[in-house]
Amino acid sequence: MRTQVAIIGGGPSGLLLSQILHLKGIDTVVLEKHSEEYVLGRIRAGVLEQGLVDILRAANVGARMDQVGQVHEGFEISHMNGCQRIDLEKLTGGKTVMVYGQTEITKDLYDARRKMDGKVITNAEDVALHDLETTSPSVTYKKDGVTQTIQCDYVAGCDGFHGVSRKSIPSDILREYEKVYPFGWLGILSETPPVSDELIYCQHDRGFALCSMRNENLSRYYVQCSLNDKVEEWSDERFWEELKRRLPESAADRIVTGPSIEKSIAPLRSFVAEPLSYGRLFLAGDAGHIVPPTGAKGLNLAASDIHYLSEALIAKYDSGEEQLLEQYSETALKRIWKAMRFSWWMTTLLHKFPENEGFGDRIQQTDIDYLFSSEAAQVSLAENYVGLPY
Ligand code: RFL
Ligand code: PHB
Repeated sequence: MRTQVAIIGGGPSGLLLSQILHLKGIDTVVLEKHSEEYVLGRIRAGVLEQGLVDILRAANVGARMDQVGQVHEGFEISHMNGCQRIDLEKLTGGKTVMVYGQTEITKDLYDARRKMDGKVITNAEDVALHDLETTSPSVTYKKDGVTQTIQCDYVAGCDGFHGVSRKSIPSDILREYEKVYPFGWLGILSETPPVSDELIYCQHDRGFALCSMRNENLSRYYVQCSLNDKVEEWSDERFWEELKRRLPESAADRIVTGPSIEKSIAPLRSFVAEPLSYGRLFLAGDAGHIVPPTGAKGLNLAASDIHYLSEALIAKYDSGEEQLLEQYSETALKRIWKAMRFSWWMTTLLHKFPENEGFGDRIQQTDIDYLFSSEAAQVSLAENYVGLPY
């Protein structure tokens, strides 16, 4: 088989790239290790920056988002002694975010790919990348026990943190920066009305908590947990009790609880690989970087990578111009590091760090006091939360 761009990974990054390139007449094949049902079963991001919203609309996959997504003009931060609304719209001169789940985006992308007869090969095993440093790379995979080869011009590594693409870059070229946090997030999804119209991020002595949502009858809640915790140890009852203890009193009083329909623990990590390209391979999304979810930046960063990479590939196929491809890694990394900083900062501001007794705790409280009392600090938070320009 031959294609122009072989895309490894059928998550949001890979599908979005395939959709954008297809609309410009560029041929792609997406190779996904798992089934579509498996990919759609993962509950992940929920907050979209305007940049991602615009990309989805331009890629003809924004219709359902525009129908059922919720525009949020602000969110709340609570801590032991009070609550502060961050008025995104006012602080950024009119910018907002959209609450629409990653699961829904991925479903819209799979549907769009099917409608356009896009080639998405699921359950592709043993994917391997070859001859990346030449002008005729290839990708092999096994499907139904038979090994297949795809010849291509370029390979897009969109296969997430555990994928094979990043590992195909020689270790003497790849540099990795990593910070692992000493806690995780336990998240649940429940078919209950959200406790508030807006997200509430809670800093608390017992640990961080977050109230989020997917729609008017689907809530997403998280509590900071220990890395040693097992999901089985957290009954629904224990989860709701712990959540209520960390919420502002008014929210704890009115929260509607119910059975969880999904429950999982995610470790928190900051990670960047440099460079994001090697020969004819380009990494995008979680394959190249991971942020802790506190700033809601993971999926949004994947989208800005795909924006830069698709523009670069389109320029190459339209006019032979290779400069944008050569600059892809540098261009994408500039934005990635800013989101790394913001996600690290918001994580540090709002979580209970086991080693933070004393000085660290006081600095954290002072950082929150400063944020609550300074419009300049709120403007900085808001401008990062709605998303820095591409
Ligand atoms: P994905 O979504 O991981 O998709 C990668 C796809 O590649 C496939 N794959 C392979 N395919 C072929 N061959 C191989 N060898 C392969 N290895 C892997 C995988 O099956 C998968 O389908 O990466 P992508 O597309 O870059 O999208 C990035 C986003 O998914 C990610 O940034 C966010 O979801 C991060 N994230 C969150 N971000 C937020 O903004 N808010 C959140 O609340 C939030 N929660 C999360 C998250 C990430 C999590 N991970 C990675 C475990 C919660 C979790 C649990
Ligand atoms: C979510 O709804 O899953 C969500 C929202 C905001 C975050 C992280 C996760 O910062």
